[in-house]
Amino acid sequence: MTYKSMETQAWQVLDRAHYLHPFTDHAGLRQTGSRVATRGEGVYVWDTDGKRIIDGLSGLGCVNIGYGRKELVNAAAEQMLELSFCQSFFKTTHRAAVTLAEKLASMLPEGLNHVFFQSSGSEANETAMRTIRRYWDLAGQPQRRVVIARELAYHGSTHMAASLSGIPPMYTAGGDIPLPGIVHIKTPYQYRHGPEMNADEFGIVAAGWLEEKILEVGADKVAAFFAEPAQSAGGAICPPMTYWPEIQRICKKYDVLLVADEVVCGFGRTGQWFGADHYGITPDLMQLGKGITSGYLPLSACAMSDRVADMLIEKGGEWAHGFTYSGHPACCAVALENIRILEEERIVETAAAELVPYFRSKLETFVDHPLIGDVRSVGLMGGLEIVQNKKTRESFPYEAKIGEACSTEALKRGLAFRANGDTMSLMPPLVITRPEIDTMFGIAREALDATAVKYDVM
Ligand code: PXG
Repeated sequence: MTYKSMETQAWQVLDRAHYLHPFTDHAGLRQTGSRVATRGEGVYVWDTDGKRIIDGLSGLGCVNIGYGRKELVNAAAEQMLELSFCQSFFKTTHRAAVTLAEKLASMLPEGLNHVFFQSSGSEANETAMRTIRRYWDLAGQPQRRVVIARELAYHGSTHMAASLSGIPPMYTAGGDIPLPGIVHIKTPYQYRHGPEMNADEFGIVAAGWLEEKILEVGADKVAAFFAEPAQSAGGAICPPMTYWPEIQRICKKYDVLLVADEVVCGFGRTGQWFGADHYGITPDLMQLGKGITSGYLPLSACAMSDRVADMLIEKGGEWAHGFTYSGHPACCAVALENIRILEEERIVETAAAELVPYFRSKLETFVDHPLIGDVRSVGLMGGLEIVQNKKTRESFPYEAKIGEACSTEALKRGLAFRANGDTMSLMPPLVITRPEIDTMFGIAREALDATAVKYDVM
């Protein structure tokens, strides 16, 4: 049995009694108990047993500038002392939200000049969906109702966001979902859907699945294509560089709105500021979250192109949509300070030049590991897919829960190493150093080796 301090045990008792966690099997959790985190600094988090864990997940893909930056704390405190809350519903605005909206407009791809704020990625996607439907109503094409999303997508946990997601267990988690008007296509997951092709060729073929679906549904009925530039929760699925330009071409051809969920990709994850920059696309709508504040406070944004926003503004009248916390002053102030740090310390550019190639080369050393069938990455988002048989690509049975077992082995050794299905994901803070990358991959290898022994794969 692993060591647990009295303090850990006490917190675990209370945790079990009252706190329901997201995406958790609570009966299972009762057997093991939770890890009780206490503090974070840089790329490390500590727990009540005094254990230091290297955070290979940036929290949940959000802590891009690392833990413990006092500047963000001060920005929140100063804003709260000056103006702790401000609604934007009734002809009122405030400086932090306006400044942030203007800043984002200056950074985002061309034409995305308007932003709507909410608190979470799920809500940003709700706003995007309402916007899409509203746009086509106002454009005199109310029959354009169908939104095409992708398998293995993750867009959040509200009814609409879960419906957009391509993860079937979410549909039985409650509510009659997927909601009508959402269909899914295959994702550019080359290891599973086109390993015999070269990457460029596969990108075009995979984009073609969108065109096929548009024609099947009827081009005049399709409102939008809704997708993450690279899929994080689906298992680090990173499309070939030919995929997105071809998707953009198809969307233009059929006048289908292109919606990029950049909740994970935004703010440097791909090595560029936005996934759209990396893949060379100009979406009509773009959702941001997580890294916008590096996870210090909850904030998300739904950015809209002039084409879309002008329609809402000029033809729409009052738009009955919004949240109490739309443009919360402290969250906006923290986002501005986070962006200032990212810019002044050139964190995205430095990560791209100095860390991304190193991260990639370290990932590639796992190609020969007996458990690893596929290695994929973009920027500082990487995935190692565990398989039972490297030749046939056969996965382990679901019940074997091998990804989870590998996570547990990693955590024992001091690394947060998430299993997305059987793909082990790493997306460290963008401020990680090369020695810390070495530590991270050293533990990842030990965890995979231990898992191989446990599952008798040598
Ligand atoms: N879009 C994307 C692309 C996401 O990854 C959301 C929307 C929803 O955001 P909120 O703030 O409503 O949770 C997400 C969330 C994982 C993991 O394992 C990823 C998320 C959440 C939980 C786990 O990669 N992303």
